Amino acid sequence: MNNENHYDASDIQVLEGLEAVRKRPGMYIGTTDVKGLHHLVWEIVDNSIDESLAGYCKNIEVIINKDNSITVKDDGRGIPVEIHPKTKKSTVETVYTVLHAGGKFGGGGYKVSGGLHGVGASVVNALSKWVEVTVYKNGKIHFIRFEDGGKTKEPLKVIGECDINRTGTSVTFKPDPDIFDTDIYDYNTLKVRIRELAFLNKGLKITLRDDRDDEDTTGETFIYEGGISEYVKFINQGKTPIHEDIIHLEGTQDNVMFEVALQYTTGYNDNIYSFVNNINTHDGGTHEEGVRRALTRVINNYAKKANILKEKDESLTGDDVKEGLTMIISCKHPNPQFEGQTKGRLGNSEVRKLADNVFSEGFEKFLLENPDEARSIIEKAMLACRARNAAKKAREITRKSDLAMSNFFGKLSDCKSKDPKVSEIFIVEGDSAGGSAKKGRDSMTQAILPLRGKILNVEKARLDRALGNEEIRSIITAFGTGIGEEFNLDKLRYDKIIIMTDADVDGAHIRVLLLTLFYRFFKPIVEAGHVYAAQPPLFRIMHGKTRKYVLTEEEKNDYLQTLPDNVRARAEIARMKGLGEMDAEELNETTMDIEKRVLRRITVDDCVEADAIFEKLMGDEVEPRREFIEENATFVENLDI
Ligand code: 1YM
Repeated sequence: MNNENHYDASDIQVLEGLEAVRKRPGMYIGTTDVKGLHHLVWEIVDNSIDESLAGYCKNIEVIINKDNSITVKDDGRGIPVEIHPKTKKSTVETVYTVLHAGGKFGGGGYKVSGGLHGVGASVVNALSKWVEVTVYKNGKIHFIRFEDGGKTKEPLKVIGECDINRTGTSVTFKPDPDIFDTDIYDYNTLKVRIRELAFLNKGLKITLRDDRDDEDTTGETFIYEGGISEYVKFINQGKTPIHEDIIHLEGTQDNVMFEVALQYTTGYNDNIYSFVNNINTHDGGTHEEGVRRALTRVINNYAKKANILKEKDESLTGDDVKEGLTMIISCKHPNPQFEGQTKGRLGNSEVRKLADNVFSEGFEKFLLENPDEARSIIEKAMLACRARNAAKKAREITRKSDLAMSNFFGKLSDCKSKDPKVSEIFIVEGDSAGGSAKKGRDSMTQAILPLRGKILNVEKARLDRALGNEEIRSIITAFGTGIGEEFNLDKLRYDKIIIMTDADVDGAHIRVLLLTLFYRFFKPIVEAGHVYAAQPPLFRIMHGKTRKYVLTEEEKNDYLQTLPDNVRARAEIARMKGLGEMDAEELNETTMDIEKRVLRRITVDDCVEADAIFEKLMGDEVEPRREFIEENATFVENLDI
């Protein structure tokens, strides 16, 4: 609103702009669920990160306030406060009320962090109940408040003085509960991304504090002088590296900054993550292609020259040389082109060459200067190559024996429906539980696969060995997708894969083994949300003719509270020891019936995090694993997956 307190044409334009955001929030922040709620934080933090990339800001603070509002502070230059020539309002107000403001007003340095190219601030404002912006600049404290989806409460005013050297911006916003499904921030979600941003922007200090419960007020601070090298080190915690030093290479051309950090470990899996302007490019792109191409070429050339790879040996493939590799690729680009359906792929073709050049030069130098490490890396890739060929043979044998189907068909009780959309498979531990499940199922849509022997721990095995394990072979055959090079998600024969194990330590162990198998060899199935954990009840409460099953101790107590005293006194409470104890009817009623059961979907939200946990659970060190499993008999919740 202008000073005479009535609307003019530009005010109306502003209100229409912000109203458009409120009408279609999805267009601006993707969703209005918990993800969208967190997106608001990243829009504001991105402005601070931009300021840091421009070289003016060293510290960022993020605070979750008691009322689930969020405060973001930085020590950058402070958003400009002078009257903007076009809008005749302060630049702060303009940035927070005019859609697409940032890019146009910024001038000079380019924005390289993620976000919506400067539209972020006004989008957050449009979707908030209220927003307060404080700018420290020129020895003065400037303040402005917006309410109800971005309406200026009062123009920017000076509310006090500060040290002449103090500069920065502080923004507090309260998401509008009319827009979002939930208004509760998740500390861990914020922490994981803030830590990642700190890794990706070396030397930048970011603090996260949760003021919702009074106890801890210092929060956690993330600052990594080593940048992405420290990210690699973080991921490789608990793994055994093949070479001690993390390789860190970087180069810049035409304002495009490219860097990569890597370290090989003795493990069989790779952890390769790439970013452009701090955004995860989960479908790779030209920066990743350049590195992969260079990696394969340099290793083969060196291996042949050093006569480790002999004339008769076949060349190593991209898959062979990435075994055990942990690698972070980060590119900062003034004009990134994101491609693909989810815009998760970098398209700029000039980056391929830059990545290839920087990587091949630096990595070749490393190999030449460290011949012992070079040999270890190459010998490992050669073993991977051999295992790949062995797996190919093993798969052919599996296919042939599948045709015979002798032992497999004795095992799987398939459902009658051949429609993957309605079919589900229960993977059950032990024959006795398998028997009850078989009797209790709806045979039209529910298949049962009982596991008899132990599943191999695939964290410690390559694909060729995994294929030697009978239980794993049954699972592959049942899924229908194939595995390794020939995996095809479209061939999955079931919509839901339900792990049904006891609620005890052994059950938890089998569940972890299965999840590890899925995570390592069937990741797309997990990512597509097909994997679930069944939740068998922990207690049965009987009184009169009523039978009530509950999942937790807490639910049991809550339920007992609802009963009249005399009924409660006579109620029979049984702790359910295992699936095998339930008869078919009971198992159906409590755990399998589509109408009554409670399933927990297993997702891989954050592969880095999940991998670290899998590592702890399934890695070489026995003690942390034992402890973890014992502490987490109902581990699915604690795994955060
Ligand atoms: C807690 C959120 O927004 N910091 C911030 C934003 C800006 C600047 C500094 C800034 C940028 C420029 C010049 C420039 C913004 N300025 C604008 C605009 N933190 C937070 N810190 N001076 C200060 O880009 O040239 C948009 S964001 F457009 F006004 F310049």
